[in-house]
Amino acid sequence: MPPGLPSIAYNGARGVLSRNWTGSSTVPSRALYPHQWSWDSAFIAIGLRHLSPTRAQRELETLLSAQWADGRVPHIVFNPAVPLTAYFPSPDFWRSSTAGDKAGAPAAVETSGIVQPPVHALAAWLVHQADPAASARRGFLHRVYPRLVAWQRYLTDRRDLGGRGLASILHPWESGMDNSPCWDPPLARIAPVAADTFHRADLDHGCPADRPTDLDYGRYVRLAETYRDRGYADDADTHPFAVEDPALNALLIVSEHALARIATAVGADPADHLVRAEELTTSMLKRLWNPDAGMFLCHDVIAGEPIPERGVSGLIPLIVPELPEDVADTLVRTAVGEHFGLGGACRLAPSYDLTGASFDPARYWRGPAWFNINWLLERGLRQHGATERADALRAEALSAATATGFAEYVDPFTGEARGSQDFSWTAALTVDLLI
Ligand code: 9YW
Repeated sequence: MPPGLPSIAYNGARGVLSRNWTGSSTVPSRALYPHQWSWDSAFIAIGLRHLSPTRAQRELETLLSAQWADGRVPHIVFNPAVPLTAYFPSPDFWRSSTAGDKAGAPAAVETSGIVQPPVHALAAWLVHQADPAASARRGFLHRVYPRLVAWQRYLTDRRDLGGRGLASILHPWESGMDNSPCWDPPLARIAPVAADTFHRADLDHGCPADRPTDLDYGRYVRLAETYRDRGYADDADTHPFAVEDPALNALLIVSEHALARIATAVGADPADHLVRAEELTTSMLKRLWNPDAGMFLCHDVIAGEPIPERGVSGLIPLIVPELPEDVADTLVRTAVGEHFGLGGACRLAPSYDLTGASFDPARYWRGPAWFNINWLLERGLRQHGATERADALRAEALSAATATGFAEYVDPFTGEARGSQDFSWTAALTVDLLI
């Protein structure tokens, strides 16, 4: 690491996180994303804990206070002070407080009706560990534990749409990897709404060639509208799109392990969480592991078949502690091989297969490298004993984040900035990698 980088990185990241703090949570980016996002807040709290454990606790608790009665944690919590035109789809599209009333949407705050990957219990545990005494004084774990349990149970119970012991996403946005080529086959079955029926605010800020297409958006809107018009009900047979995503399920498992630790800390029984973590791990290995691909593949629940695309989501199970050794070794080989080029052609792991037909190093989740994903891979590599590779990835992530002004995502080969700058999770995870 170049001398001086740690303090430049630390001070820069701290500045981003303080500029993006609203008083009760952090926006992902001032320009592009002016509300609170679910998995962003979890990653942000993981970094914020080193700067202010209390602010990190607040970040998570603000998000959890918008939880629905059925346990779901919405992917966006809207700030009422922000004009409706600043982000699409806006609260008047989701209409959570009215359309979601049967599913228990809160009346006092507007949210989206879909979810994002469950990084929250892991984040809560890491936040607690940063300052256990301050956490205990505020009763942090006691307050968040029941909410986190309800959130995980929403995913394991209501979202087991395939009846295969795994959670499904019912919209590409739920993966957090919006336009990954993994969603192309199931999305091709969805009739898009006409492009002139909505206005994309993202194109006012982002470069259109880096963003999802209008056709993608037409399909995203159709899926979200259909879910909303069915009252956000999770009956297995009514979803036009249902996919088991390895990253979401891996995070579910890691969060179940974190819940076991939290349970012990609050004097509850951890046994149920450990059993569930083991069951989910067994199902993930049985249902999504693909030895020929050397990684996990997404599974299209409606078509009843694996999706033949290598998205980086299929490497994320490396963060699961109880993976068979041969599976972990194969994942590491795939990460450094021709498809992801980690430590070779690529400075950071790309979001999608370098050899895939849809690979594009500039377009959002179809090739660029993202910092949250690389943070998860760094953790997974370290956990499975690939220490040198983890150290190298950490150094690359720190230098790319700092050199790009904490870019939203980067070109995986060159590390050149793409998307917006001053991006909160890039800054937060930089702090976490430094400390
Ligand atoms: C959008 C906020 C979110 C992330 C997602 C990312 C993007 C929103 O931004 O989605 O409008 O495209 O794909 O993972 O949570 O940072």
